[in-house]
Amino acid sequence: MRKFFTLFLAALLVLSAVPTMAEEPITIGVVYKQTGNPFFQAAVSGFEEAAGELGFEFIHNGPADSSNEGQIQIIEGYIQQEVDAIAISANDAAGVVSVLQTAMDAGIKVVSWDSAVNPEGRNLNIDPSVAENIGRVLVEEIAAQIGGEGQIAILSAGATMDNQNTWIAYMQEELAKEEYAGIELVTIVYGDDLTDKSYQEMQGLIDSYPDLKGVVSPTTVGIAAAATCIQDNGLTGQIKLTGLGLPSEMAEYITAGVCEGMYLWNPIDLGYCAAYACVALVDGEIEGAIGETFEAGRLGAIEIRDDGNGNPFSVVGDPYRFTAENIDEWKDVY
Ligand code: RAM
Repeated sequence: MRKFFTLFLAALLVLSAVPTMAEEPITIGVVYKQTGNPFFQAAVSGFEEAAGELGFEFIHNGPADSSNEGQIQIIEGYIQQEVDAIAISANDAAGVVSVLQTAMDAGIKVVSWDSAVNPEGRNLNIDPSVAENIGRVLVEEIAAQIGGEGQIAILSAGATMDNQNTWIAYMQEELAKEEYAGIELVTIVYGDDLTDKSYQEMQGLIDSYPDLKGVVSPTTVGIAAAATCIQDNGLTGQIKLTGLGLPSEMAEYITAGVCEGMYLWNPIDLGYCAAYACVALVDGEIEGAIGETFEAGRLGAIEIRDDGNGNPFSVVGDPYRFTAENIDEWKDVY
């Protein structure tokens, strides 16, 4: 009887061990535009938060030089490591399609977030905010700052980055309206989301356009570099500045009056939401089809919508305006 009992216990132990062995945690490979950008560090903390709630593992990396080639190499590494999902903010919307198709053929789910991959290279795209709104508020902001008249320029990130390109297209649409007839967009320059290059491009604008009244930089790297450059040139208040900035990087320039107002959404929430989307896809809760919904923890249910061209995408939140009045509340958050 005792022997039987021991055998019974042993069998129970083996049986209870089986599901634990079968349940390997999901692994997500996160790719961002570049290392050293606090925007992506904040997004990674969103992945961390979601990992604590869902129990997945993740690795994260980006090229130091914001290159497409660098991202391809990282993705190839993730395919070899047999990750379950890849979550990417792309430097080149078309440039990573082929390698991501290889990933999807190997059964890996692909979510683009922040900066989209072309539809044929991903299962789902997560936008931080409605792109059209971003374009509109940035034009409204610069128009108000320069008093509705004069030359403006755009200091963007990389020329192949889908998020900035989409926002700029909407800005141009907005600028074409009658109410902005007094504003001339003189040029768009690209700092590639590298601080030094962005600073040089801003210096180039100052040197080439002596009548420049304002700059819109829809990138956290660009706006911070532009602010430093404007201040270094002693042009605070003469060249107005707005765009998308991180409160932690821009607080001193907002307080100093270099930038009277700028926008951003919560990058932590963006990473958090992308993580939940990856897990929902890997678990088979969603396929990434229009009309589906996934639960994203403290953000609640997120809908998968039509981007207007029949491609599925989701939106996380609204752009928030930062000024001297509220920047102190946010500068230690992200
Ligand atoms: C930079 C990156 C990122 C963008 C933000 C606003 O950090 O270009 O992709 O979303 O700015």
